[in-house]
Amino acid sequence: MTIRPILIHPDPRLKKTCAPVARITPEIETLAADMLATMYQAPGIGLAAPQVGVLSRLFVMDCSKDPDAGSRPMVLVNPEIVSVSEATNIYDEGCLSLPDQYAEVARPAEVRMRWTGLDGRVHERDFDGLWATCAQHELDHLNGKLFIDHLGPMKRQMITRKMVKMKREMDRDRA
Ligand code: K2U
Ligand code: ZN
Repeated sequence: MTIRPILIHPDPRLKKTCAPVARITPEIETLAADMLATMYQAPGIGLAAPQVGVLSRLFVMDCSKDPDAGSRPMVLVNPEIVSVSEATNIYDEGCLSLPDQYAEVARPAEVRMRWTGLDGRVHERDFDGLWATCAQHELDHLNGKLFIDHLGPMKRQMITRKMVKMKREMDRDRA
């Protein structure tokens, strides 16, 4: 298990549409384990492969809030949305690739998703609440979309400018 570095916006790799996973290989299983370890350490409740620089269509999530309830890590390979609810939810979203930036994003409140599990079988399930928000946020990542792409141009530019400044300072500290 390896904690992998998380790419920070702006980064061209975060804007790419990721390629489908052809088959579940040992490398994919290792990547999924590394992504879960990286997500828990962040901490976060979701993480998409492009965020660790792998432009493949898979993400992990575990939105089980209550630690006593035990964690419920999920690995979704080649995920797709089958249907969404009319109703929407607004959530103050963040992103591990845009540290300390938050903004309200409206998304369908419920979403039915289909994906291939590490067991190689096709799964289908309805998500609601934070799981629905997270799954849609992660699927966006696989299509090169960030939560700021759901905002107006002014707010998106303001956040991007802040991230450019933060990256310059981080690079200076590292130099
Ligand atoms: O994809 C990511 O960067 C991880 C995201 C997932 C997420 C964003 C917005 C709403 C739900 C999930 C987060 O940074 S994980 C951090 C977090 C923790 C608790 C609640 C919301 C976000
Ligand atoms: Zn994100």
